[in-house]
Amino acid sequence: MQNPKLTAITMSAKDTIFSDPQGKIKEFEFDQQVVEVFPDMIERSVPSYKTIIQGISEIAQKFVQLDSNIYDLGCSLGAASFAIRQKLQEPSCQIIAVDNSPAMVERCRLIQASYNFDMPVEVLESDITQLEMNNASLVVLNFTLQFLPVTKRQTLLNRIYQALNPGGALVVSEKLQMDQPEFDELIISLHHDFKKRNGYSDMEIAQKRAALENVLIPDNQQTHFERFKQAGFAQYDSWFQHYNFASFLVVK
Ligand code: GEK
Repeated sequence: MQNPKLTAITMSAKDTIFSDPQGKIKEFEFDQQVVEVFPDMIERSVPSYKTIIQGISEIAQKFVQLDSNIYDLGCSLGAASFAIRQKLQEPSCQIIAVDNSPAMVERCRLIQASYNFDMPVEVLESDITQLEMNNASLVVLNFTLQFLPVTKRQTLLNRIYQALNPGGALVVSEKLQMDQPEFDELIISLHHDFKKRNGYSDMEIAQKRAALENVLIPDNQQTHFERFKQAGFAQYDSWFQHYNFASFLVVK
């Protein structure tokens, strides 16, 4: 049976943040207004979001090692961490969910408290570029790397590589830029059609795109693969893609 306290906390208001015309569009921020609508926003904006979360929990079962740490970097409301915790029988593993948005962390802690796990998920407010990590068997970057300044991405991947134990894995999900400009536009239009089917208007889509323009900087697949290689990872490939949203499995 669903826990009523948990259902109340995770019930999302409908995302209408960009539904009225905005004169000057301000940069997108993960603030309280976004927290209130986040589950609805991500579900209606990221194709196959729930499938990716479930896939991450399945990948976790293959890679998690006894007495190790699992890091969920840019955890938002902890969807990946909680999905892993629910599937993972191994109590000796610590799951550490990290975000630098105080509003996200506060709500994530509330959700965590209402789960009653034997082994709670630790929720930290921290900038992931400054985070100390060690003894990791799994690290998750589910649609987070794209929000870091481009110049900080390689350093973070290098540090994740150092923190992972041999045989450990990193999951990186990202919005991708396609190599050929015309093809990129085609895939973007398929994504916009997906958002329209999910109830967003053309104006909402355009205003959100403008708000994200300098905040979410997508890379192409080759750039991701070159970074994984430079960090030292032995194996990497995509395990999932829906339009321009892909998820990579990267193994040490
Ligand atoms: C999910 N992974 O539901 N340090 C810590 N957190 C950061 C940083 C940083 N430097 N930069 C951005 N974030 C989640 C979804 S959302 C993706 C991730 C989206 C955080 C930011 O506060 C936000 O919560 C998250 O990364 C990105 O599986 O909304 O498209």
